[in-house]
Amino acid sequence: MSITTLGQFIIEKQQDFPFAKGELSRLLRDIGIAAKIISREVNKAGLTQILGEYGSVNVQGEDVKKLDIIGNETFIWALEKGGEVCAMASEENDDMIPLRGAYSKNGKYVICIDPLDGSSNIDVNVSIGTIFSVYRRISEPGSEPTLNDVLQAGNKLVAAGYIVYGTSTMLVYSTGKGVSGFTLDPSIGEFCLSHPDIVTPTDGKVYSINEGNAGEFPQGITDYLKWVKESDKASNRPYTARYIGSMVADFHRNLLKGGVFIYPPTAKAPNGKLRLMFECIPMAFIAEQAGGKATTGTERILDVDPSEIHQRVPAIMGSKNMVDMVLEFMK
Ligand code: AHM
Ligand code: MG
Repeated sequence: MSITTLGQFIIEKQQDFPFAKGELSRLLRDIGIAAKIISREVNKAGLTQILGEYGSVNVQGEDVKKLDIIGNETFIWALEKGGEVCAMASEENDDMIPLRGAYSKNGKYVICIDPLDGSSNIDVNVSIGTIFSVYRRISEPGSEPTLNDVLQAGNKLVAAGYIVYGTSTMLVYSTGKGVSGFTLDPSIGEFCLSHPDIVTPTDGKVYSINEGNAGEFPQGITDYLKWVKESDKASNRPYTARYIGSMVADFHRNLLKGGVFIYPPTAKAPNGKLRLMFECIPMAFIAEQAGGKATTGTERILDVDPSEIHQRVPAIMGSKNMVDMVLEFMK
């Protein structure tokens, strides 16, 4: 048989880090377990009519929890059980959460997660995702974790990735040595290596932006959007617009096919909508590891020094030449 499961792959790759003691490998395994549980819950989401509406009490008298809460709790559970992580920051919680598993205090890592991104798509059976990033803690293992442990720039990342709950569930991650993609085979309950060494095309035809906000975009973005619609064979224009409204799904499509994802500043949201720690840094890491590019428009996303957990930044990421062209227009 020629399949490689996520677990097998992680163990094989541990040799890339000769001094590692296997903690990161175990942490990645725990993320894989959380991903499978969340995937199972996401697949049941369409049955809410039958199983009970979210936020309500179902026929068995149990509370039906919202999927994003389930995602958050599943990660806390998996990471507390694993013990490699001392603290977690989540889009779902205002403050950092120190983990309280038996071994958590000694955990060498911290994690930032958006447990269920694309919330507007949850109730309508459209692709959603989970985004995660892993840092080495700064405080001494054994001590109480501090905010500085999670507030680290993207250039300090140890690993990052996402899970997309689409036609299949896929887990894509990087530990800084390229990008690997795994597809969940529900019949054996395992993520199987399906996309080894993902390299994103340098160019593409797809642009992904919420053009409903066009009236509020900076001039450079407005000019770029006019340019993408012009006809020019040599530069493959007009481009194609694709926007699901789930960053993970939009990003994933562009990663594989080539494209640019843009969430610019708007008059209402001068820093854009997307969160630096939970959405922009991990996706920027994957983009760069796959040979693409990610910027706020003025700065490489991975070099932004975070000042607070829920900080927002504008984001332009994807195929390198396409991102460069957006930057050209923004000058
Ligand atoms: P969420 O964290 O509340 O789900 O919001 C993040 C999502 C992204 O997945 C997506 O790219 C973006 O919001 C879409 O926003 P908009 O509807 O403004 O285009
Ligand atoms: Mg989100």
